[in-house]
Amino acid sequence: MSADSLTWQDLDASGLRFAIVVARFNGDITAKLLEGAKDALTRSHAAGFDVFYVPGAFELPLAAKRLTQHYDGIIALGCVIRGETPHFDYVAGESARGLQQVALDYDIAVAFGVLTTDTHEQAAARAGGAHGNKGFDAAMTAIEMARFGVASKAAR
Ligand code: INI
Repeated sequence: MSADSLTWQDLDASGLRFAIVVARFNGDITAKLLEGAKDALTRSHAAGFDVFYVPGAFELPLAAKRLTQHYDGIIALGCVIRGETPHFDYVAGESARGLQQVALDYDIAVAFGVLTTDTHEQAAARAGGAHGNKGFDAAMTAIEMARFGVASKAAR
């Protein structure tokens, strides 16, 4: 099994509502991630979803934090492509760190659908290309973890 071969069971997202937050930077790629995420939510019969946009991946955590009260899960989509400066590391690292912080601090499913690649070609391959669509995977992850939240509360 390759590193990017997550497989999905059919998931039931009925009764669950999601926010999708999309970074506009590298927008040709993030638009494809958004298509994948919408496909996953629709196929899984999500009760609804809303789409929000931010400038870049660095802004995803604050947007996610502001949406925590209104949704069962948040799907953060972005694409950070390595350049010639350390900027990549700051943007990608803080995006990942901030999104995980929101998940843990607010006890909500937050999926990290942010591609971090060396090239545009590698990103395209993961946004509806040869390596699947990581937006679809992120949405399925959000559904599974939102369901986990419901199950864990019922177990109390
Ligand atoms: N934002 C991205 O989403 N992807 C990138 O590749 C990127 N690069 O390469 O710079 C990027 N930068 C912008 C960043 O997310 C912020 O919007 C900006 O720093 C302002 O806070």
